[in-house]
Amino acid sequence: PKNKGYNLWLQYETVNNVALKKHYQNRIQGLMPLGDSQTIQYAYKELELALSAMLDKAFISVDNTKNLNNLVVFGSKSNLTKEFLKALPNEFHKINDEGFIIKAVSVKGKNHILITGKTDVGVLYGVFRFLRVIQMHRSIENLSMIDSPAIQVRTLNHWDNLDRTVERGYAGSSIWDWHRLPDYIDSRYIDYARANASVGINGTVLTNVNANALILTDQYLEKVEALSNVFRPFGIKVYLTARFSAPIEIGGLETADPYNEDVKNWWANKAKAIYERIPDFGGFLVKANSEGQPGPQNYNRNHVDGANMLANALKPFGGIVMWRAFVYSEHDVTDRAKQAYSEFVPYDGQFKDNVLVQVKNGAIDFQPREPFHPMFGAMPKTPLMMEFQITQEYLGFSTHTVFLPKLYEEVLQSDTYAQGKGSTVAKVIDGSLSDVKLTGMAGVSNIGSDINWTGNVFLQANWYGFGRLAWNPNTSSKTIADEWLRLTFSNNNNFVDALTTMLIESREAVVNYMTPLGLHHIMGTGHHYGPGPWVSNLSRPEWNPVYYHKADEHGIGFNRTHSGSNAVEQYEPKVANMFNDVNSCPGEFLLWFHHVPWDYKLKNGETLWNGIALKYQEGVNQVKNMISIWDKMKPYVDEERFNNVKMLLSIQFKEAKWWRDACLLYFQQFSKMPLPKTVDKTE
Ligand code: GCW
Repeated sequence: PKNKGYNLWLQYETVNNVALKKHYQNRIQGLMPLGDSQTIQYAYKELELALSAMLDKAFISVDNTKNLNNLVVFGSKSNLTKEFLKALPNEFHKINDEGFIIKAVSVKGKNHILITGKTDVGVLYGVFRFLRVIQMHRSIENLSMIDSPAIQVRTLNHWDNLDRTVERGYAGSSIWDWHRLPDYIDSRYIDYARANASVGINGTVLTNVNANALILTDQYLEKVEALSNVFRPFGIKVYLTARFSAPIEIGGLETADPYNEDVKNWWANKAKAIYERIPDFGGFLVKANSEGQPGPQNYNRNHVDGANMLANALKPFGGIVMWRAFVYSEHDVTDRAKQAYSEFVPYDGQFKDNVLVQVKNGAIDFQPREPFHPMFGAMPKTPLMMEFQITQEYLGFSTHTVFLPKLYEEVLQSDTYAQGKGSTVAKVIDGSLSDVKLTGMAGVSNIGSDINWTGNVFLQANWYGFGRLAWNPNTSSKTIADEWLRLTFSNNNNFVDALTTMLIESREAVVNYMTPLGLHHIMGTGHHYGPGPWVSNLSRPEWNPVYYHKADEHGIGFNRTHSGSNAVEQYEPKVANMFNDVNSCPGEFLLWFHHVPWDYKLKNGETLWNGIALKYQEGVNQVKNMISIWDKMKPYVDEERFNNVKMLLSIQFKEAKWWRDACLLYFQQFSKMPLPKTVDKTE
């Protein structure tokens, strides 16, 4: 399709610089695929599509080098001829099974570009990386790139229901057309796989964690099988969510107790049936005993009992269990932030080796800003998998432009101090900190049936950036913004520089106009869009915003210090002490950890009340600034995408003011203090 929104970061625009185009044309005379797997065929198709569009030239495919010069030769190690192997004396041991090598080589006196790896999927990743070099208008002289993913399981989590509604989805309906599967293969499935492979995403959990057991029946497994056949050549494994009570609901058993022999057998047989259809099935993602979902605790068993029972069923086939740590119960509500840690950390070391515990980035729930989850670093004997949210619940849905790689980076670079200074969350996740064998990162997808996939074209960057960070969790958000802008829109430096700044700032803007200084969870309840700090009437205390901000005439904020809920204690002493002391607690987490009087003096000399008000205003100003930057970008962007962003930014501006006015008006009844002059409620 020609729609630019649809084409994501795979635009393959013609190179307009004549000299540069000549350089590419000279260095690329033909394509030589090695091997004939479907993966290599797709790699070939991608090269042909991209190069002919970018270089304005048709490409010949050759099956040997003959006397030709300047071929792009691509295939896995086992398909390389001796000469090509000889050209890489020292490279293969530097990559893992999914890694790639891109190298300018000279063979029989001729120059070629070799793209290889240990597997065909590694080659495909290399092909996408090679194309990115050209998309970014970089030289392909003397290429030498070697790279491998640092994390093994790199998945999207679709919260997609079987009726095609999407929980927390803001970009249309589910792209999985269950009704017409397995026989109808929408070409969108292939483009979805291309996009994921291009950033190294290698797994997809097709279904909502609030699971429907029907997905595990033959009727649906046939459809899942069809999707897995589409995704396999792109290196993407399919996973499903497993509803813990499925043995009752679709298996006719009376219990789902993980200690019950019939239950164990039921899951073992179910696993076998799945693997007969899908030999490389990835495994199960499970939300248990959380927000009403069934789980082992219904039978007085614990998370280890539940996870290990499923792990045993999958083990013979090489599957894994991703067991979520997003749990909070109605029984202990003094501080919801403490619950996951206390339910999981005591079991460190007891999970089977094919279990990953999947932990959200923060202890509450995908807020605009949260301190890193205290479980990271606290379970050295258990593989912990990161769960980020790409879709924007609590973040203005797909209406507000927020560049999330900035948030991801902040979390990944946080120091847990678990093994002393430098024990970043990234090192927990990539397994290097305590030498765990299995590693993973999940992103809750923001993809739907909207023509541009994510509703707001800017939010494609969050999908892209998630993939890049899952490949290498130490990638900087600035690099990601720069790349994504060049691939998606334009290589013009004026454009790229201005918009990189805008994207990076967009994260702080949303924090400022929604939840500055450590405020959190004050969105309207249920939908989580728009302000709702006044809500206090929901049946469970921890569903009410007032539970989180605790504003009263004395001040505002959640006391999680030693004198309060003592949640700080779940962090390493170094971190705990920093958060515990109001003087050393970073300003952005002040009200996360402290209940502070309205006239408390902030580090910048302002009273707390003024400080809050000024932050809300700053957020509004930042959105205004985003609008003025975008308006200047008209010459670089096609009309459709330009207008998409422009209209959404103006809604965001209106709503940033709504947030500011609603929150300040509400909190002012407690502070009883006037607004600083620069808070401009007239604009
Ligand atoms: O953030 C909350 C959402 C729920 C979601 C839950 C979870 C899928 O409001 O919609 O359920 O988190 O992550 O399980």
